Amino acid sequence: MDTHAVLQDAIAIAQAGGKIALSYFRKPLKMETKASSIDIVTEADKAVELYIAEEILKRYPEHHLVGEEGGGQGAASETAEYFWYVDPIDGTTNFANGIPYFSVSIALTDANRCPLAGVVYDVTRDDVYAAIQGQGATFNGKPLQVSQTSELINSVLVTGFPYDRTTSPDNNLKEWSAFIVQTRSVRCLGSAALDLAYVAAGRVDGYWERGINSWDVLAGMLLVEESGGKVTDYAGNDTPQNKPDKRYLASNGHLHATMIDILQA
Ligand code: LIP
Repeated sequence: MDTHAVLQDAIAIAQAGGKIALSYFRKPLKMETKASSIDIVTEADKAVELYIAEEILKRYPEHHLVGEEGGGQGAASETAEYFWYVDPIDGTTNFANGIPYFSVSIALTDANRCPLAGVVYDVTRDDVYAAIQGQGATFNGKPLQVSQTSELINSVLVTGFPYDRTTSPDNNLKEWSAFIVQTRSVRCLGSAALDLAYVAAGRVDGYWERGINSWDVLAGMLLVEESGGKVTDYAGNDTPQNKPDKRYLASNGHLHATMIDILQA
C-alpha cells in the first residue's frame, strides 16, 4: 500500500469534512443524546461522517470503516486487511456550544488496530496534524516533536472526563486531584484527538483519559508515537486500544513512569 498516497487522500477528505462541519458551526443545531444525557450527537456529526465514509469507501471498498456515529461499514471486518476509524467531529460538546476546539480524526490501521497513517484536522484553525507509521509526524507539513519537560511540577497536562461520570465513581476526579497539585497545570479542553496532537506538538506534556473510544484516539496516538512520545494504558501496557478498559496515557516519554505511578496509586 502506498501509505503516503493514502494519507494525502485522508487529509483532503478530513479538510472537506471540516468544511461541512463549519457550515453548521455556531448555527442552530438538531441534536440527540446517545449513551447518556451528556453524550450528544448533532446533525453536523452525522453529515460529516456520511461524507467521510462515502469518500473513503469509494476509494477503498475492500477496507472496513468504523465511524463514531454510523458504526461498521464497507468490507466485512472478519476479512478486511485494513481498517479506518473516523471521528467526524471530535469535541462535539465544544462544537455544539460554539467553542472553537474540535477536530476531524481519521486513522488507517492494520487488522490489529495498529495505526499506519492518521490525520487530526483542527477545523477552525485549518491546521493539519498527520503521521505515517515509522516516518514521523507533521504539523502543516513541518516535523512535530514532543516536549522535553522532565519534571512533573513543570508540566502542563490535559485530560477529559468520561460520559458515564454522572453515574460511575471511576470519573477521573481522583486522578485530576492528584495531578493538579503536582503539575504547573492541568487542562480539560474537550477533544481527545486534538489533545493528543498537542502532546505530539510539545504544547502539552502529557494526556490521560478513561472511557475514550478508538475513533477518538487512534490517529492522535500515531502522532504522539511518531513525534518521539509514548502511548500506553494506565499501567504502562502497549496497544491500549486493544485493552477492554479504554484507559489511555500519552506523554513526551520523560514523564511516563511518573504519570503511571500516580495513575496506579
Ligand atoms: C470526546 C472526546 C473528549 C472526551 C469526551 C468525548 P466526542 O469525543 O474527544 O476527550 O472527554 O467525553 O469522548 O464524543 O466529542 O467525539
